[in-house]
Amino acid sequence: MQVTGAQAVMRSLEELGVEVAFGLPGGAILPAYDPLLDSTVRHILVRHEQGAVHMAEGYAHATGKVGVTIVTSGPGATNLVTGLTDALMDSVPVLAITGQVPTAAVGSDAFQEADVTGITMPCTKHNEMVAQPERIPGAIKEAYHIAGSGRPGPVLVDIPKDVLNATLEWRWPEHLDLPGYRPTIRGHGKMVRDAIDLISRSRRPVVYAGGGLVRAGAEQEVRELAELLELPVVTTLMARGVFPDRHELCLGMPGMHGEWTAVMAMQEADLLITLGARFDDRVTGKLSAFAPNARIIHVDIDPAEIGKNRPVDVPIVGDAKVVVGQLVDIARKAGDAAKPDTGEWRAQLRTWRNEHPLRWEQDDAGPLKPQTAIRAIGERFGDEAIYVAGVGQHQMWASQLLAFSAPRTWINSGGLGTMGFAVPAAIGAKVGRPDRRVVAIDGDGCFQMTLQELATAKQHDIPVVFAVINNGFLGMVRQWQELFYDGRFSEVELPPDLPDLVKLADAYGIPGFRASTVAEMAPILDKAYEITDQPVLIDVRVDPTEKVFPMVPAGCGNDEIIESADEWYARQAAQRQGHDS
Ligand SMILES: Cc1ncc(C[n+]2csc(CCOP(=O)(O)OP(=O)(O)O)c2C)c(N)n1
Repeated sequence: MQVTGAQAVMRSLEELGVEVAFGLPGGAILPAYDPLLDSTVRHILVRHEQGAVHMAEGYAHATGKVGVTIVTSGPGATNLVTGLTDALMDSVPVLAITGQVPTAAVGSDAFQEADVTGITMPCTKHNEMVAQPERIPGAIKEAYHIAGSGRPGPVLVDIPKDVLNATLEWRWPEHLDLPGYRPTIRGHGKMVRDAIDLISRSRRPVVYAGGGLVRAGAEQEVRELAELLELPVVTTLMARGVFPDRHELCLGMPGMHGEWTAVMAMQEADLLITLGARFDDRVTGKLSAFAPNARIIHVDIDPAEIGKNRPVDVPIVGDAKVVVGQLVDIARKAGDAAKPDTGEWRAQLRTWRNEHPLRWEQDDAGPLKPQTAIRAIGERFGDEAIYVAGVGQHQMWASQLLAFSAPRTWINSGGLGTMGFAVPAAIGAKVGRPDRRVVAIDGDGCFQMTLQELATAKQHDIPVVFAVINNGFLGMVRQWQELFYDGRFSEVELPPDLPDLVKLADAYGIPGFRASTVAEMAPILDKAYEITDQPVLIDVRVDPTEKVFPMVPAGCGNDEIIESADEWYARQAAQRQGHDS
C-alpha cells in the first residue's frame, strides 16, 4: 500500500502504541499534521515547544512509557534543546520528531533551517536525519526502542519536508536492525555473589538508591533486598518513593539538602550498595572527602557510569530490576550467612534520626512558612497524588517534606535543574495518569518561565493543581547570596504581585485562590481539592527569608553539613577568629 512519508510517521506511531504526542506545527512539519487528523494518536497543542518536550518528559516519568513530541524545523526544534538535555541527564525516555527543510535546501541557510542533528548530538542518546521515505518506519521504530531501552533517554528523528511529502510502499519492519546496541540486562554471576559476600561482611552498609531503580521498575526487588538483609536505604532526589519513606529502614534523601541522617549514614558507611545512582556531585559533596571508609558495589545499566566518579570494588552492569532480583535470590539461598550484623548501626541511625529531624519554626500568627505550606499540601492531597516540582528552594522542601510511598509519584528535574519544568511536566503527567491527582509545586520564578501552558491545560481540560510557592524572589539564589555573599542581594527580587496570580488564573479562565497565613491555607486547599474537572491555581504567599536546611555548602565535604543559618555564621566567625589569632 502506498502512503506518504507523513502518513508513515503517524502509522509508525500507531504501530508502536503511542497514545499521545505533544507538539506545535509549522512549515516543515506541516505534512505530518494532516494525517494526524485521521490518526488514533491524540495530540496536545502547546504554547511553546519547551512545554511540549517537558510534557513528554512528565508523561514518561509518570507512566514509564516513551513520551513523544512533534515540532517543526529551526526554532521549533531548537526550542526542544533544554528539554532534551533535561531528559538525557535524568534518563527519561523521549521520542522527538522534528520537521526539516527540504533535502535540496539543507545547508543553504534556508528559511527556518537549523542543523538539528548537529545541535542535538550531545543532548540526545541518538539522533538521525531521515534521507529516504522508505526509512521512516524503521527510523521511528528504532528511535522508540532506543529511547525506552537500556539506559532510557531522548532520541530525535529529523525528517525533511520533501521526505514527508514523498510516497513509499508501507512496510512495518518486523525486526530491529541495531548492530552494536545490546544493553546488558543480567548481572555477571560472580560479581553478584561477590556483592553478597561484601554485604554479609559489612557492619555499616547503606543502600544508595538512585533514579535508575525507578526507571527499571525495581521497587519490589529493592524492598525485598533491604528487608531480607536489614539494610538502611537512602533515596536520592531522583529516587524518592522507590523505597517507602515510612519504612523503618528508610533514611530519606541524601545530598546537598538531604536529611542529616541520610547524609551522615553515607559518610560513615563501610559499604555503599549503589543501585542505579551515579555519584552526582550534589550527593557526594567534595568527592575526595566522600564516604572515605566505604567500599563500593555499583549496579548500573550504563557501563560508562561505573567507576566514573568513584572507584568501585564490585562493578555490576545490568538492569537494576534484574540485578537486584539476582542479589535477592543469592541472599535467600545463603540464608543467615548473607545477613550482615547491622544491629548496632541501625540503633545509631535511629538515634541520629531522633536527634536531627527536619525543623522549622512556624508562628501561627506570623508569616506563612513555605515548609508549613508544602506539608499542608502533602497532607491534603496524600501519598496517592503525583507531585511535580520546579527547581529551587520549593523543590528541596517538597522533596524533604512530602511523604512518598510509591515510585513515579515524585517528578522533578534533578540533573539539569531546569526552571520552567513543573508546569508542563505536570500537564504531561496528568495526561499519562488521568486517574491520579497531579499537583505542581512550583516557585514564582520557575512558574513564570512556562506559565503560558496554563492555556494548554485549560484548552484540553487537564485538571492539574498548580501551587505557586510565592516568596517574591529567586529564592534559592537569594539563599546563596545571603549565606555566601554577605547578604548582598543582586537581581533576585520578583515582586509577588507581578503578575497578580489570582487575576492571571482568571485571565486563563481557571479558578485561582490565595493564602498568606496559616489559617488561610486549609480553606484554599479544600477548594482546590474539590475541583477535579479543570486546572486550578493557588498563590501561596510565603516568608521570603526562609532558607533550606540542612545544607552541605558547595565545595565542602558531607561531614561539614550545617543545620541552620546560625550554625553557618558561627562557623564563619570561628574561622575568622582562627585567622586573626
Ligand atoms: C533555566 C534556569 N535558569 C536559572 C537557574 C538558576 N536557578 C536555580 S534555582 C533559581 C531560583 C528559583 O526561584 P523560584 O522559582 O522562585 O523558586 P524558589 O527557589 O524561590 O523556591 C535559579 C534562578 C536554573 N536552575 N534554571
